[in-house]
Amino acid sequence: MLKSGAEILWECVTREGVETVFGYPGGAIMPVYDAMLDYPVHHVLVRHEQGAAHMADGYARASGKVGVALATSGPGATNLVTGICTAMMDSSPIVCITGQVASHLIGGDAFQETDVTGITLPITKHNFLITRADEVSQVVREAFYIARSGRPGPVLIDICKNAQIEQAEFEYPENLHFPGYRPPTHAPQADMARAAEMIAQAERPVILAGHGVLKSGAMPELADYAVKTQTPVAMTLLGLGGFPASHTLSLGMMGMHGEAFCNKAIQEADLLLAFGMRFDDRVTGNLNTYAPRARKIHIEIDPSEVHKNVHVDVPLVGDLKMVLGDLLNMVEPADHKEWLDKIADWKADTAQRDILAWPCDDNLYASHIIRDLWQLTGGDAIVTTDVGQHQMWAAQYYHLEQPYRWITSGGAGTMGFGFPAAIGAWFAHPDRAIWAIVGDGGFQMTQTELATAVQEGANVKIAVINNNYLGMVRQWQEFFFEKRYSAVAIQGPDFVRLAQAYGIPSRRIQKREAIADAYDFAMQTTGPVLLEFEVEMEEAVFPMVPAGADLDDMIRRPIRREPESAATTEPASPTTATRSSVMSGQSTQTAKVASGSARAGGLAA
Ligand SMILES: Cc1ncc(C[n+]2csc(CCOP(=O)(O)OP(=O)(O)O)c2C)c(N)n1
Repeated sequence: MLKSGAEILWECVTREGVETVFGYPGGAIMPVYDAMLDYPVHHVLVRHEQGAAHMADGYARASGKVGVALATSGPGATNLVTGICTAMMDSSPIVCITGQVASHLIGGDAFQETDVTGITLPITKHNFLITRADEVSQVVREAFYIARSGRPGPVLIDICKNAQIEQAEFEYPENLHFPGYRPPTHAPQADMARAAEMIAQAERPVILAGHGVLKSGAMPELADYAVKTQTPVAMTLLGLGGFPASHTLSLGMMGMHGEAFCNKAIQEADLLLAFGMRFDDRVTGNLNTYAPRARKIHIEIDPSEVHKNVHVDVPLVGDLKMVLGDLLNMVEPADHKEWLDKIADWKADTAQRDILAWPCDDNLYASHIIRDLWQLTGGDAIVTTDVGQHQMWAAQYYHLEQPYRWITSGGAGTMGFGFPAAIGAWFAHPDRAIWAIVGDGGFQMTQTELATAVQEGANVKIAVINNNYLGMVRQWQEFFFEKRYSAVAIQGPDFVRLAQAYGIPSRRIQKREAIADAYDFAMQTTGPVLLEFEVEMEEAVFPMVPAGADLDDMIRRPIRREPESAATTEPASPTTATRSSVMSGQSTQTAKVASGSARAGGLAA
């Protein structure tokens, strides 16, 4: 049957089960948009293509399916780039379809011509340039397969305008043949036997559970393994939810802002079992001193991750769910009582250092806001975040018992991700509570999608954690640059009135006692709601491993707050921004020279 390339595209996309796509039209992709009208696809018109990529990503992470973003050539395509990079770093399966100028114009600097396959080469799992209509079906089929299989990731299809318009014989390619691409499944038996032997010898094992646990759906195998071998489980930022936070074997989050006792356990371990994680620098700290006494077993689907940052003793290359399932049958039960008791001792002072344990003062802290949200939603909401302090507080205080509820940009650390990702997640789960916890800086990068949320009636709640600072950078300047604040005081709009301008109900919260009522209001209201929390401006995220420091060399929160003397609460001096000075534009370049608890060294945030 003869069909246009654009029709073939939709024939194939809809056969992949796609019902919703996120995009923005333009000249080079008009035939695709025209053909779309004849297919059962809901198109979400974003306000900036970056939003489309993040929505597709949020949809993918919440649903486990492939998210789809559409854009025109040139600037449309380049606006997708940050979103593609974000998906790549976090192994999120999205397919981006971009229009391209007609094939005979390529290389001539035609209007809105950009070499988008060149630009996205290092930030896609694979990309394709289609110049003929008869290539479309095969490419689309392959693109979706590549995106979702093995270690998932973004795939880009750049389709020339003539290939969209011209006709070709349409036959759906039922079978795929990839001689050079075979995602691994089970690990070799000899390696498995070596791993089992090491496990039997270990006295102080720790599991490092990463995003791969959720990606391969290995949560039951992880839980069974941990319980059978009585091995404590530390999680990466993206691994949160892979193992219940309340489990006695849970060590919570590892790394730069992880639990101090968790990092200490890693440093003292004699065996690390890395399950679907990649030893990112934010979880290892100084590699020269990382887990010096531990042998290491690494279960990983992507062979290029093995020995990349950390040399391991036994790599088990395969699908985590399958490999762990196999390993479970090979290991003996253990109790590791002494080791677990030791960790419990290290854990003992954690509660005292927790801000939630401090005497109640009138100040509004993000920790309370997030803790209350966790309690109110029973920990069951889908929570998305931007990047910065609020992201770390959300990771610390929204305790996840279940997988697939935590959507955050880990690898790329993309500000502006949280809100569009929440809209995408809503399309995956319209019946679930969805909260975007965002910073006032990051939100201003993609707040333009408020209009999209309204147009779609997306039941997404937005909590803007407004400290009038680029908080995480401010914290680094406080700790590592002698509190010389450079370009971190940020003026925002009146977020409440901004929301109202879009027709979105909104509230400003300045006191702790108003939190519960505001949440009640948000949850009782259908559709998007914005809550602006005016929080303490100079609060820091604790604990913290300075970049490049040893993993257990953490800056801890003081045990008890002494309002008169605590460095983090010193009153605003004339050179420190206050909320009103920021809002009046007086202190956007201010430098604070008097040092608080500054420590030397450190790199950029
Ligand atoms: C697109 C992008 N630009 C810059 C950064 C560097 N960066 C990391 S955190 C941060 C501050 C974020 O401020 P805000 O959104 O207000 O959140 P807060 O840290 O105050 O919670 C910045 C600028 C980034 N991660 N992403």
